[in-house]
Amino acid sequence: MHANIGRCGQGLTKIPRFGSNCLRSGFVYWQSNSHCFRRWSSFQTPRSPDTTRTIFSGIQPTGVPHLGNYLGALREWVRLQNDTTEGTTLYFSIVDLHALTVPQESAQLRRWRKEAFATLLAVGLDPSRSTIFYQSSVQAHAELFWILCTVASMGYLSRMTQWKSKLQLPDDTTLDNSATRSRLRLGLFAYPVLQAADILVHRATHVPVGEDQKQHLEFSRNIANSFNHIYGSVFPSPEALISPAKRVMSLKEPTLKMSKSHVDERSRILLTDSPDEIHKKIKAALTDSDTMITYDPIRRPGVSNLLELLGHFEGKSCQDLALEFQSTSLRALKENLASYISNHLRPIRDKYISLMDDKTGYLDDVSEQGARAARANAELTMRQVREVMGL
Ligand code: AQP
Repeated sequence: MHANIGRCGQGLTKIPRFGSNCLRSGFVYWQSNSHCFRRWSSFQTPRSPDTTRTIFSGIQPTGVPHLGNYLGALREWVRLQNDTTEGTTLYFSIVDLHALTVPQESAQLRRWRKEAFATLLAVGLDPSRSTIFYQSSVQAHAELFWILCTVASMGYLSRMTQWKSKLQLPDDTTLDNSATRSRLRLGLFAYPVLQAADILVHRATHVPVGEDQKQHLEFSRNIANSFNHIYGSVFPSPEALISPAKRVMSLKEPTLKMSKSHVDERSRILLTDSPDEIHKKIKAALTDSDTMITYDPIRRPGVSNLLELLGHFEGKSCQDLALEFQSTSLRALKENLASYISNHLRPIRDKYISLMDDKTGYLDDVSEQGARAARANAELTMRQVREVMGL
């Protein structure tokens, strides 16, 4: 099923409820810029055409985005935006409430929010085509989070891996241990419920993410189904769009994913790094003692990660690249990769710098415009949710 937002008369947007069949009656919602109208319809809203899609995704402002965020998510967001057809709406959010699930220093969080916003524009998101907003500016995300908490299963949440990895606990950790329970904060444990609320409040049908988020997407589908089962069909079942760059690995510990919060800054390439910094980080990337270039992610994760990175820029397979570089050296591979990355990131970095230096309030204006549009869309969902729940 798909979000069904169709133009229906000048300045009005029709938002029918999701129905599993075509024969039920229900409220039909109509939205103008300032009002939302409702009427009872005895006709079931038709199933939306397959071309109608609502895309939602988010990024945490926990540091300047890195190459993993870019290849695993941001580059796909831009591609989806630029390839978008009529009937597709796009929402991209700086999910600042999620960032609070680990301790944050307020001045730093303020700076990271702005940096993340500037990065989204710098990589090519266009506010005239995509709605870009801070999650905390749209209170409906928090309201729906609470409502979904009333249907979320503790058992399911306890099996999720994110709270364990953030607390550096093994994946088989359970809540039986009292030391674990006392370290675990409710917000971190409930992170997937807030993520489900982010997606469902915009009635998203497709969610472009890196592979690390697949488990959370499954949870969102599960919670949407549970809610629909109890209260009737309100939410579509969101589908993950996993980027071809499933998991970009750390340059220093290539068995771990590249991450904003890894202690070693040389483990990641920031989208704002200078060519000099990029060359230094790639040069220092951990490989093994074998000087031959072969692609073997299990036994040779370091060199394989470099080949994968080059493959994402050159559009070639890792096996082909390994053959191409077989008669050269690791140094040549690293230099080639560093040049590709710095050439690709140069315009992004330039735009980022000019956005961060801007004194006209442009970023604030864009974020306010995005928040207004996101609030209006989320409110339509919340009216249906409150209605079916008797609130
Ligand atoms: N290494 C990665 N490879 C591919 N995709 C990645 N993503 C993150 N790291 C990689 C994707 O980037 C999007 C935004 O992620 P996020 O910032 O919301 O959360 P995260 O996955 O927790 O990212 P980090 O960098 O690891 O942040 P910290 O260190 O703060 O936890 C998501 O779609 C994610 O899949």
